[in-house]
Amino acid sequence: MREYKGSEIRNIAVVGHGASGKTSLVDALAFVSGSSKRHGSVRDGTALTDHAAEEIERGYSINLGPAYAEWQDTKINLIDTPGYLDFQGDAVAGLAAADGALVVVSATSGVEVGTEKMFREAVSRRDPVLLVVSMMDKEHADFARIYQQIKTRLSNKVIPVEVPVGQAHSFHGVVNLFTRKAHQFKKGVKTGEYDETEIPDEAKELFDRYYSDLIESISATDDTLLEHYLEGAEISREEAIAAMKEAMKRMELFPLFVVSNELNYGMQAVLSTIVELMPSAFEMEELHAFKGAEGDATVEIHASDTVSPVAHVFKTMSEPHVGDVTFFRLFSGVINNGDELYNATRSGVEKLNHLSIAQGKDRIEIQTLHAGDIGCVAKLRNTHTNDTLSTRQHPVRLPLVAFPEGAIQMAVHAANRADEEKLQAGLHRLHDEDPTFEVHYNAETHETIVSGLGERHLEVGMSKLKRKFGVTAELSKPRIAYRETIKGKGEGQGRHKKQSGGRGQFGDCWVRFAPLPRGSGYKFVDEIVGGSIPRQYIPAVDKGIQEASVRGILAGYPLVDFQVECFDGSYHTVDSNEMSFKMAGILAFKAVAPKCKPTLLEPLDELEIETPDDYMGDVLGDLSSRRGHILGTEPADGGTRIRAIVPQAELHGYSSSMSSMTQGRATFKRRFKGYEEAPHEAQVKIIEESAKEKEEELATAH
Ligand SMILES: Nc1nc2c(ncn2[C@@H]2O[C@H](COP(=O)(O)OP(=O)(O)OP(=O)(O)O)[C@@H](O)[C@H]2O)c(=O)[nH]1
Ligand SMILES: [Mg+2]
Repeated sequence: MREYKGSEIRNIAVVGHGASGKTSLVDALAFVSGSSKRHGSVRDGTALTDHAAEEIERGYSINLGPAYAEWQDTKINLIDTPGYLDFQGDAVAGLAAADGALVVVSATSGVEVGTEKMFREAVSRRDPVLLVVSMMDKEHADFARIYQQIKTRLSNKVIPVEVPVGQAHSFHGVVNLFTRKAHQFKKGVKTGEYDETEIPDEAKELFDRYYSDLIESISATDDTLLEHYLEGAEISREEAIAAMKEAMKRMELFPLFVVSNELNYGMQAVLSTIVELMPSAFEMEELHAFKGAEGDATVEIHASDTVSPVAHVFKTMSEPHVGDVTFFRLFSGVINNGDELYNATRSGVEKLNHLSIAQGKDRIEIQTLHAGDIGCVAKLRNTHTNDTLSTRQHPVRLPLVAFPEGAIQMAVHAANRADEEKLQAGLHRLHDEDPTFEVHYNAETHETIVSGLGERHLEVGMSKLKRKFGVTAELSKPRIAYRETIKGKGEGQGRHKKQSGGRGQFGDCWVRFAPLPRGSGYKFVDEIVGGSIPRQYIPAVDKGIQEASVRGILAGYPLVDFQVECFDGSYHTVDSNEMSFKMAGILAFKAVAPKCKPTLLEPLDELEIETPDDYMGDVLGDLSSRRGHILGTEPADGGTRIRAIVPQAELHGYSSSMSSMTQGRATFKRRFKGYEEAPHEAQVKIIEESAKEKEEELATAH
């Protein structure tokens, strides 16, 4: 492969709803360009960018997939991204590495939640967007209906540059509104070849309808063109293209194309359009100009070959027998095979062996990579997604890509106890690959918790664990970290005395318990006067109480938010020691705490939900059935934002029920809020469950 410089490179993320045809489009583009030798298919498990075992098995994309198409002396880097929201992390990473987006819309399913989400995401990043209506050959494909949907649900600035000739089974060509010519595809030719003809009669009506729209929309974005247009002058193709390109950079126009990925119809036009209308990696500097940090200083990043290299790692993938593969976008500078780079995020040196570019699962070694290009290397030592590679002389760190936060949590354990260590290592590797897959240990409930963007996300995680790390792991509903506290005051004694032959044990203390405000934890007050307990033994009383409080009194949960005053006691000159006073503390806790109106606290989360107004009633009703307390509502982007406090115990499965309730249109964030007393009925249930668990434990122990 020849070397490409920034101005000859286009970096394009292919995004959209699940099953809209993204992977098939990337495969077809790479194939028609001649850069990929075979026309693969998602159905057969041979698509260029769906090569992981989990993807082939399920028939949808899970990881972003880099590929490329060389076309008209330009290298188009195509990043296929997953459409399911569970894997949105990779879609966000794909956009971060690209300068523009192809938003794919199926000609049968039309605009869906994922289409809206990704379109808005691309626009908010100020990426020029090209819309591609796929599946024009499929039964029920309906161009007019889908275009209407796109205009109302995405933007009325979307404007067709191509219209189809025929649709569904009769789809056999496209008319380009700029050239006023038709491409009539040859039946049975696999590479999407066509005859160029005049506009056929059957497409004349569509052409007339959209041609004036196109010219009018383009003219409206440019004062000089508008003047020409109003004067009735002809606008040349070159003028129109140039104006359109500028308008796309300002998010004022989004051209639309029609294709069939299955038949390779329309691919050449999409390739040529990407070259012509999408900004090059070099031009993108104007729009995506961003800054990095070098120590405390801020530095500008330029898509230039003559400055020192700065690359952002947007994805790492580990495969058995291959090791880690690191994908990065080189934002500035040139790198060569064998170079050493500095990972400023982790302060480590990395050697770039086998510098390559990826075509699906194949990697093609190259000698040099220029500013603006996307590359990959294998077997870096300690470099992960979102790290920056630069040089020791200029250790730059780029801004972090903001990945979506986890929406669901599950407890995970190895099916086989002996695999526990392997499980932990595997989970952390999965997180390194995918920052939206998170792992933490809950010390209160003694469980490892994984969180992710949806049930499918965690379930795929378990499949990866099995295939890549040989661990069978099981997911379960996480235990809730309840706590206990007291509402009343009380006092009493803890006296430990043991006489067993030789030296005995003796410790004795008097304590007062009192509740503290929520969130205060535990406080020990030494009120001993006159040496009734010698100084050196007082901390032992404190220790004993703390130890006992970990297991609470009602249901075995830690007792919190209380104060203990130790105000009296006695000792024995020979038999007293630290151990005895600790025992006295434990006994004092057991004697006094139950008398102080103990009660159960439950953890609460604060939810911030954004929902279209149509679903407001359902969302609010559901919250109240989950014992939710609404803090307030306010208008938000395209709907309403609801803030509510909901007990964690009621939130299991919330993500799935929310998405079925709102057709996936609502989103939410949850954040731990604090503890509050659980209502009586809930307490009874929790105490019963804990007693049952204890019984079961005893039964299995015997
Ligand atoms: N007839 C027809 N089928 C298509 C076309 N494009 C894709 N398909 C089929 O539609 C299904 C989904 O296509 P994919 O390419 O996997 O869609 P995707 O957008 O990558 O889906 P996710 O990876 O889940 O986001 C597959 O069975 C494809 O074979 C097309 O242009 N025409
Ligand atoms: Mg896909």
